[in-house]
Amino acid sequence: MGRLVWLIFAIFLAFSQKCQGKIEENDVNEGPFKVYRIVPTTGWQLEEMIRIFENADSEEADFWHPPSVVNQTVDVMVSPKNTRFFEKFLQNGSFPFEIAIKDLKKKLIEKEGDEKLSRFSRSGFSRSRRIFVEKIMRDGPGSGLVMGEYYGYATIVDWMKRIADRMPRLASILEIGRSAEGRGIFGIKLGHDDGRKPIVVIDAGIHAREWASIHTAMYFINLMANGHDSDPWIRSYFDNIVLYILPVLNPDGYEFTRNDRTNPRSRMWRKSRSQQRCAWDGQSTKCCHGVDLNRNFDFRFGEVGASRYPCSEIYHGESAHSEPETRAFANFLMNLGDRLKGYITLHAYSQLWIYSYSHRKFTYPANIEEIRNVAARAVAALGREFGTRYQYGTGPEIIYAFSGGSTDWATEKLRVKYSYTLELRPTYEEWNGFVLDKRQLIPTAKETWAGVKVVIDQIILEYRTKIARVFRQRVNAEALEKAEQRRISLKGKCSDESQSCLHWRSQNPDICRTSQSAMLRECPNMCDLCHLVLP
Ligand code: 0X9
Ligand code: ZN
Repeated sequence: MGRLVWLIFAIFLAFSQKCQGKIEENDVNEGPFKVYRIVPTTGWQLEEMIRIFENADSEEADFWHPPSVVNQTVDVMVSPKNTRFFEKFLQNGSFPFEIAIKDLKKKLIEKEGDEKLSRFSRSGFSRSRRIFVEKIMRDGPGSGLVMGEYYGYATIVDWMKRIADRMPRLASILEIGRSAEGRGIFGIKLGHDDGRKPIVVIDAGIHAREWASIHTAMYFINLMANGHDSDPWIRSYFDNIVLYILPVLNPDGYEFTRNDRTNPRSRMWRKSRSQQRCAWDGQSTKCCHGVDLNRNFDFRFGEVGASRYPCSEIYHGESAHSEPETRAFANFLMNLGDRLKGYITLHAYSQLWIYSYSHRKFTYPANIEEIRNVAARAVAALGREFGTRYQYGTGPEIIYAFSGGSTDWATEKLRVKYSYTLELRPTYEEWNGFVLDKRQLIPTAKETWAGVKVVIDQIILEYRTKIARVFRQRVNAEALEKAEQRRISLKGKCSDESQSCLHWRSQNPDICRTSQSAMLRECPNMCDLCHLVLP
């Protein structure tokens, strides 16, 4: 017996050493992932960068800030195998550049903790915090998840279900479809729906690595769920609008980034995880997973800032709405009809409030003045929270052009008036904005809510103004109708004061209209004004 135990232990030891050896072999031999900051200073350098951006395999060069205009910095994460080649390329082309991050994996470990630590420690929980979080998750209050943390997809969905269960008249869960790997894409509906109120949709996590956007959407849900009884403003939202929040539009991608979160290959994943597509890259046939879902919408599909190469991080997919996530979301929005007045999609990062259109400079939807005005007010309100500065404008005016994005599609195809893409904290200049420090999560969400409130309030105001106008019109129409009926019923029921009525009219056929007050006194019968003189 004792021998058997030893044998099993020896086999286990040999196996685990082998595994460890393999991990370390990869880690050590592979060398570090690096992030380069490059400034294309000439038209030629810019074109070269764009060429690489549109054709690069995201495994090899992953653009965190794509090239757009001359003198604007470009941030690229380059895989270990390619760093030497890439540096050579930069030197040969005389590109000004610096190495912003020398070893990304090391940086991720510093931020996230070591992979080998326990699940809770890895997610940043201390023991006391873990006990506290577990208690909150079990007993409530309110919605039951502590904000300021990152959570897995299953936890997020369970949490939304619990909220919906707790407030059955005010909230319900919805599943708009399934992802490529078969995960349900869930959201929550908040508000009393009378079938007429305006609808606002907020989504996040269409890009897998943009975790702060997911947290921000969760924070909004949390505010709504917990604020219903205590905050009159929130309660007015339940009364005046219907708000849908879908915190993770790309659940496969999100889970992929969470699985091995100190490995740049997974943590920095952007696309969905759809099945591999293969293409010839000029040297060999390469096959890659995933589509950039924010290039897959039916708005000028594939025209600019998107790639037909499946290994590119901005691969647009086979055709517009070819992806199950995009299709589910597009159908969901289409079914909301013209009640859908606001659509906000949360991304990270660069601190931008973007409105349509993205494909070409100076191309705007109708109502651009109102759209821009609301963006300006939203950015100002956001800034008042903690002094965070946002830029606002169309994509090509303030960052870069691209087509196939969700907000442009909603603007053009669904005529959603207030349709915005938000790039949350940190600033463009930050070196690794996708890994936002947890201490920044709540302030980020808080200030974003201040901006989003401006949009919601404007939509409510417009709806109420419209209702008031319709109401006034209805009241006026009813009054007119009544007066008309009275006129008809009293026609010929009074007599004229003067004998000259007919004579006057023969002199001036228009006299009933032009001298109305005199005619009211002298000739009410002839002028069909009995309803005004009779009691
Ligand atoms: O490129 C995107 O899809 C978004 N940026 S992100 O860094 N989150 O990937 C939206 C870009 C903003 N809009 C325009 N450039 N028009
Ligand atoms: Zn994004």
